[in-house]
Amino acid sequence: MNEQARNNFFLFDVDGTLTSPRKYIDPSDTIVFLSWMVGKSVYLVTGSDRKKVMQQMPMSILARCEGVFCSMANQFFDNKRDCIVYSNDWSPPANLLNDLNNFLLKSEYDTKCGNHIEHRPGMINFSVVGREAGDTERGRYSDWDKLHKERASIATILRNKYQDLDVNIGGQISIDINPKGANKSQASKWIRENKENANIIFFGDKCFKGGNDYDICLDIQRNKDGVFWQVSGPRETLEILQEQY
Ligand code: M1P
Repeated sequence: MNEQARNNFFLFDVDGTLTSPRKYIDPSDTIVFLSWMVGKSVYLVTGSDRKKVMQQMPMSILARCEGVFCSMANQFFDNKRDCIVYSNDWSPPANLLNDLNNFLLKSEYDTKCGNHIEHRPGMINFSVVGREAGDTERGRYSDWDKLHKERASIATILRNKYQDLDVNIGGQISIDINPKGANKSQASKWIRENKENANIIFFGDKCFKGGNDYDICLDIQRNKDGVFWQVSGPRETLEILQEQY
């Protein structure tokens, strides 16, 4: 049988995979990544919205990416055509917002910095410490959460109550919530449907069940059209790229 050659499409989560959580990419990593990108088809797939991606990635990298899937792939920017390909809408139910506000009130964490429920295209992001938290507060909450498992327990309660929603721990301080299926697997599906003979290669730091990279990994596995790499951070991502691709 004449097997058609498969084309590699590289998909990268951002926070914890190419950068530290919510941080600008390390300048030396930028140089390594930029030279690796030459001749490759590269996409970013993040839980964050576009504004945050632009804060974390230099134009030099963004210009070499073919596209950016933001807000759990609920919004897709085609960089080559410089346009939004799709953007999903979702109005979270009032009882969900009510529950989130109650978690906020009842949380035993002592500092609340503001912007606790962030509305993004097709999803919301919930954080007890709040998106206004600076680096020190982020670190403090993250350490506290590791001990008290607050995010994990809120996520379990929400998953049981709202079976039509995906509730996933995204980065360091928050939880991503979206309608079931409206998760990062929308990115792998888009590649599959729009690119010929795609071999999808995904890198993420939260590929485990309950992490916000899990669904895209599952989708690649089920469709047997690629691989995923669970990484511990940017260093490991770049090492794998240089050794394997
Ligand atoms: O991209 C990963 C996550 O980055 C941020 O997480 P946190 O603020 O908790 O570190 C958020 O933008 C989150 O939505 C996103 O999944």
